[in-house]
Amino acid sequence: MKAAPFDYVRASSAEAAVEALRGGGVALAGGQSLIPLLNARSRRPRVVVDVSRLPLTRIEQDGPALALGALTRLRAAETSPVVRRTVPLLAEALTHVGHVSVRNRGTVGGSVAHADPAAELPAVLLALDAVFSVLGPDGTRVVAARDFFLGRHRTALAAGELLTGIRVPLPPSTARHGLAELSRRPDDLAITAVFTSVVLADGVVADARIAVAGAGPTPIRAGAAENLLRGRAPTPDVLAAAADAAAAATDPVDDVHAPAAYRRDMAAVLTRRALREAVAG
Ligand SMILES: Cc1cc2nc3c(=O)[nH]c(=O)nc-3n(C[C@H](O)[C@H](O)[C@@H](O)COP(=O)(O)OP(=O)(O)OC[C@H]3O[C@@H](n4cnc5c(N)ncnc54)[C@H](O)[C@@H]3O)c2cc1C
Repeated sequence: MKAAPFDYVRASSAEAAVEALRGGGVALAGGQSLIPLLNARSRRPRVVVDVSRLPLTRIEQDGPALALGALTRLRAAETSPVVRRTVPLLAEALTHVGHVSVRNRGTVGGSVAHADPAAELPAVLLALDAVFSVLGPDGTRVVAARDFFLGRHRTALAAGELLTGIRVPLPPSTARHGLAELSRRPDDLAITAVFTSVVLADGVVADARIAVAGAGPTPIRAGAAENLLRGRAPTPDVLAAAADAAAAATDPVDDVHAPAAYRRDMAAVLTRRALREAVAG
């Protein structure tokens, strides 16, 4: 099947893209999710606005945050020395997104805007309290990751808005991370995946971040599990209790890839593994 007819516009600036998106246009970045959807005719936009050549590709430490332009290729972020040094959890998580050819084309903004609940990047950014810059007809606004993911492929982006940048607060240098992902093949979307960042001080957990992908309509931040860890020594019993609390926060459904109960069980197993990896340093 081929895409339904659409007009094609190549945007010369972010502002021109916003103008072109008014009235039913969709942004085309790396095309790794949009092109299959167009070809399957699941999406039939009137206008496709090609934003892929906009210079929104910065990868920089900007004060206490890592700043990524929305059009940064996934592979560029994954291999960036700046990302590896400042937010190693992000760099490692990106190695799990599809295969290299997908990451060579796909962009960080495209992955965030696509908002697949099983995707790695939205979950990591939720765990790390990232914020997103969004350009619309009335200017720029900033949306926190916790307010951005509203449902399966549904975000706080209004029609006609363009995601332009991502800021990730730098974890403290003492933070250690762990991730655990279950997928059928290494390059597949996760059935379930868990991303953790833990700070230990004097043998107890000073801070913990946990986010789960593939176990609800959006990535899920496991706040109760984080609270349970804070101030306690990371003994096997404490990690197991946190893992159970993370699984309890999930809201999976049965689908062709896995039953809901399996995903919930895996959320506990993977949280335990990811936390063990993080606290082992
Ligand atoms: C074989 C294969 C394997 C994959 N495996 C994985 C995987 O393991 N994990 C994973 O997370 N993903 C996976 N994906 C999906 C894909 O990699 C991501 O969704 C991502 O690359 C999309 O980014 P893109 O730049 O290609 O976005 P596009 O496909 O161009 O766009 C995706 C959506 O986001 C919107 N959009 C894009 N950029 C912006 C912007 N700046 N502002 C507003 N809206 C925007 C588009 O309008 C569209 O709705 C896989 C894809 C393929 C083809």
